[in-house]
Amino acid sequence: MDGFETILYEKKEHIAYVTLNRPHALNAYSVQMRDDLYEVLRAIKDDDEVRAVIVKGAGDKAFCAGADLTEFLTAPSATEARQIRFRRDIWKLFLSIPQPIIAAVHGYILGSGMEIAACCDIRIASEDAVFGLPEAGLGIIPGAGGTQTIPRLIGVSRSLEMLLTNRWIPADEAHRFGLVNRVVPKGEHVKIAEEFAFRIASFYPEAVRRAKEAITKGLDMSLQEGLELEKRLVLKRESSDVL
Ligand code: CO8
Repeated sequence: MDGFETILYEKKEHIAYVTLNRPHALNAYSVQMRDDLYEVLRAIKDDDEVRAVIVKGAGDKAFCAGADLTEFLTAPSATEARQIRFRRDIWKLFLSIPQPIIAAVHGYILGSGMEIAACCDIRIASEDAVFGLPEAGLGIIPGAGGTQTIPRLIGVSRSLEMLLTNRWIPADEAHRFGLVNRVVPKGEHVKIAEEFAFRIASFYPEAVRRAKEAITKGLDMSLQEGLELEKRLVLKRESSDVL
């Protein structure tokens, strides 16, 4: 699967690699990137050979410097923009991927870039990583799920501080906030993400998927509902053993 304008896609030994590939524009998230990402994520979702996914950015300077500002307000009409967003709900798709997704991030991780990272399950940051949410300063709010996913990772007041003051935080602070799982020496983020991915891929794939489902879906439920979900997922395992 190849031929995308803004994304590189590669599959090796049960690991899918998705590279945001517009280094000349710091991998800014464009309409074309949304379309390419949508196709890639749909393919990954249906591909049982893929056991873990790594999302990374091309070039030295950025994972993703946010939405492509040159496209801002260029949709033919607000209605059309809304319809396209509805047809291609990329963030819902991102969060519905059953396989674990690891974001390997470096350099600038801003706006939509931070939101893409927040849609992933594990984040490995190079020590040069800088995270920020410039939206409010641009007169908008995050629209890629960030108002919901980011507080779930770092809490309400830290999210509000980042969004309302547009203070950018370095990798070590992101680690203290719980935004990233690991900070690694500059340039080693993809290598360490691969170590995580290979370990995950060595485990029983169905167990991995169910563990992800139990934790990610359960968090949006009451404790009681979450325990019911866990029970259903345990029983699913037992019944597939019997069959
Ligand atoms: N969109 C388009 N192009 C970009 C973007 C971007 N977000 N960020 C950087 N670029 C381009 C620059 O224009 C420049 O291009 P060129 O070489 O052709 O002039 C190239 O990337 C390199 O960038 P800089 O020369 O600016 O690099 P610096 O190291 O000097 O600065 C910064 C790096 C600080 C990251 C700076 O580029 C910057 O501030 N970028 C903008 C960050 C930003 O505000 N992003 C938007 C966040 S908001 C968001 O994502 C939510 C959605 C917004 C809705 C928009 C709907 C489409």
